[in-house]
Amino acid sequence: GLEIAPGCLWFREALDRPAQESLIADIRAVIAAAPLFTPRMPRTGKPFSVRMTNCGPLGWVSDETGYRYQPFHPDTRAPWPAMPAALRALWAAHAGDAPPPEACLVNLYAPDARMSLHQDRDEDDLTAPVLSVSLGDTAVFRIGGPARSDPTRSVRLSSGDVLRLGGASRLAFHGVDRVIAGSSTLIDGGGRINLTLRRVTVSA
Ligand code: MD3
Ligand code: FE
Repeated sequence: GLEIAPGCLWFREALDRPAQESLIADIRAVIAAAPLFTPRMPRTGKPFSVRMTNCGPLGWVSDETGYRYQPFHPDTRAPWPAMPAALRALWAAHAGDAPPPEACLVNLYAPDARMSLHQDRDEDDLTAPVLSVSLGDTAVFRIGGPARSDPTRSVRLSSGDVLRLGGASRLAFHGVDRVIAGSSTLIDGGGRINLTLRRVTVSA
């Protein structure tokens, strides 16, 4: 992988087209069991432009009361569907000796969706890496450092790319400036799906 920020490794085309198609089928099944929801900002309730769901024992949710991980869907209250075997295998291949992933957040970007610069710090275990898998349309992704004012660098994440966020990059500010419509044929109707695999709790 190419190190694009300290501790952030970029594996371009880590997944070939058949592997991407197979993952999309897995994610369709996850969405059928756990419908996409629209997260809202704490306090203000302003909706995100990205829709989300999760698989695995825990899922990330956000509403007026705050950000958190919980074991059930915020609307249906059903437990999250199991993590597909292909995602557990991806973690085993890229996450080193970290304990197994507990959450896979599925982010669906319509052509006009964005994600503003933020840090991920809702996990109790901040030592394990985060793995990100990009599927569908290319994203203009931005990553900086652990302070909001740190300089940022922009990279285009294409379908099949995997990012490993470990070390100093685990607390780096990052976001998605935009999605490039029409840049991939993987997803019918266009759009982008990003999967983030995470350890949430501290293992014994
Ligand atoms: C850097 N997702 O879900 S993936 C998120 O493309 C999130 O949907 C973006 O930021 C997306 O929180 C970016 C790359 C990524 C994921 C997790 C990170 C970068 C990260 C965690 C820490 C630092
Ligand atoms: Fe993030």
